[in-house]
Amino acid sequence: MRENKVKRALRENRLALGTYVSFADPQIVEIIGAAGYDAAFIDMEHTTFDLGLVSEMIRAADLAGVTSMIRIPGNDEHLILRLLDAGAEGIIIPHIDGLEGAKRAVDAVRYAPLGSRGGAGGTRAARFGTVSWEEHTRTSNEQIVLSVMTEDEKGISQIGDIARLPGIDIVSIGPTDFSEYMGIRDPQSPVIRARLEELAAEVKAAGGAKLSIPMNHPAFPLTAGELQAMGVGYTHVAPPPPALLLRSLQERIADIRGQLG
Ligand code: 3PY
Ligand code: MG
Repeated sequence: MRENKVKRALRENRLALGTYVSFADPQIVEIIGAAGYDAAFIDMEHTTFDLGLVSEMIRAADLAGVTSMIRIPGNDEHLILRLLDAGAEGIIIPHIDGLEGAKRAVDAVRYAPLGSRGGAGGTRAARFGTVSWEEHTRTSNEQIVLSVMTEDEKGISQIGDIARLPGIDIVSIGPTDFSEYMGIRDPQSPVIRARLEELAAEVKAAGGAKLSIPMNHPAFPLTAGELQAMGVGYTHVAPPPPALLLRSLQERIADIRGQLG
């Protein structure tokens, strides 16, 4: 597998920048790559994206030199395997079911000895059999990014243990679900902020996986500087393309109507 931009940034203690694909069109992935992001966030949890579309997005990510980070709807080893065999470079699992769920995720994503990902030598990920099985398994284990989302009680209460688990690169906090779990919907809440700081410190102390929190998310908007100060290693930059497009169209029409008087 080629070098993974997100993995490299994590290793070099830089903040890797991804952003939302949102629209059901592989061209958005290419645009994200052309814009200079490290990763395209392809979400199968909160969209109707199907496997065929996502496999084309993975191809587009390869073409554009951007890491494909795919959030699956749940911790499903069969879906994980199909996405990895199609060449996905990153897997994000929402609502991880504590340390047990994280272990199952590692098992699905990593080849032996770290896990037990199922083998097939002729897949797109294995370059249709043109690379040796040894090279494919080794580079896959080295390059694929695994992120698990701790966004409710089971994940949050075990975040340190999850971050220490070999094979996990990122523990991610979803602002909306985390706020619901905390029972606080105020984006400026000092309670939320304080809890986040505690969790960031816990992940840092674990010394394993890096933390991920989105940038500028409406549920608790954090800047690049704030994320960096918390030791965040990977982020999804908001607003997503639909919001950017809407804002741009609104400004344009307002400007034209203003000119027309
Ligand atoms: C959340 O806000 O809960 C998320 O999962 C963000 O992607
Ligand atoms: Mg969520």
